Amino acid sequence: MSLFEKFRKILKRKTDSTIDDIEEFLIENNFGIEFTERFLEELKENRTKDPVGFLRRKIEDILDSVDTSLNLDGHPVVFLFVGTNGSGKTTSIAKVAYFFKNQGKKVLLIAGDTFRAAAIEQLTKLADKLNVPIVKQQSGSDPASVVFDGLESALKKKVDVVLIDSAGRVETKKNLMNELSKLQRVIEKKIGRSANEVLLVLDAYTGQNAVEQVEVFTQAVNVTGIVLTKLDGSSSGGIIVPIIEKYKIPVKFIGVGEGIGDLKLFDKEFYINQLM
Ligand SMILES: Nc1nc2c(ncn2[C@@H]2O[C@H](COP(=O)(O)OP(=O)(O)OP(=O)(O)O)[C@@H](O)[C@H]2O)c(=O)[nH]1
Ligand SMILES: [Mg+2]
Repeated sequence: MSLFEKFRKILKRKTDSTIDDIEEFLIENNFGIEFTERFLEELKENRTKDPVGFLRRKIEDILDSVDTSLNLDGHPVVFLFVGTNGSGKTTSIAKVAYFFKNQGKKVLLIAGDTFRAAAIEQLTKLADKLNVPIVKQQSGSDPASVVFDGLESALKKKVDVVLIDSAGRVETKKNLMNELSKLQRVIEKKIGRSANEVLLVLDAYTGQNAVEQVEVFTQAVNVTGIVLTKLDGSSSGGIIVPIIEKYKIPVKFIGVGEGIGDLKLFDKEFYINQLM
């Protein structure tokens, strides 16, 4: 074998192992089989000498295809938080309340998760800690009625930002979805337009199940953004790349810890660096 041939062989081996590494990286980071296979196909066609750079650009293109800025038009600004139980809705609401409070805004919380008494208590404690008003009713009451009251109070008090918690779990998935679409309708009726943001809270640890969650929640409500929580630690947020590509829903916030200040507006560079 000539030296040249040997070199070529090594180079080829090197490229193959780079591709294997990329494949492993994508699967381990929850990009999903479908995305991974298609990416490797594109990589082969593209014949780039820099597969890692190619991947980075591909991810950037997908992230750039949606608008991550918050919709703050109108008064009051209303955010509805939805998501499966334990994903981090209530914690994220407190963080977002803190975020707006720091900007000098008047914030009000609505305890729309009436399914569990503990959920109302948790939000009440957070509201007290933040010194922001909360509108709540007894557990078991109709969430739509709590939201109605809450918005009425917000309009009266000229609150700037209203953050609405919702249940992650109800007797059946169908009931939950009906409840959420009803909340959306109550908001529309009360403020004469849709909520500024309907934020689907996804736990970065969820992995492939997150796709199923997006599928279910987008059928019930008009999800305008994702809050990706638990991006601290060993979790991987790779899952949102195929989700953004398929559903065109931007990530608006990321959660990076349990503390009240551990929330960031989505930042492409930060996210990619965290990922890679
Ligand atoms: N490390 C970390 N933990 C988080 C983050 N966001 C939320 N958590 C934790 O996740 C757990 C669940 O959070 P909750 O906010 O109660 O979740 P939820 O969606 O309201 O849950 P339900 O009310 O049961 O539907 C809590 O222990 C939070 O402290 C995050 O960004 N990083
Ligand atoms: Mg909760």
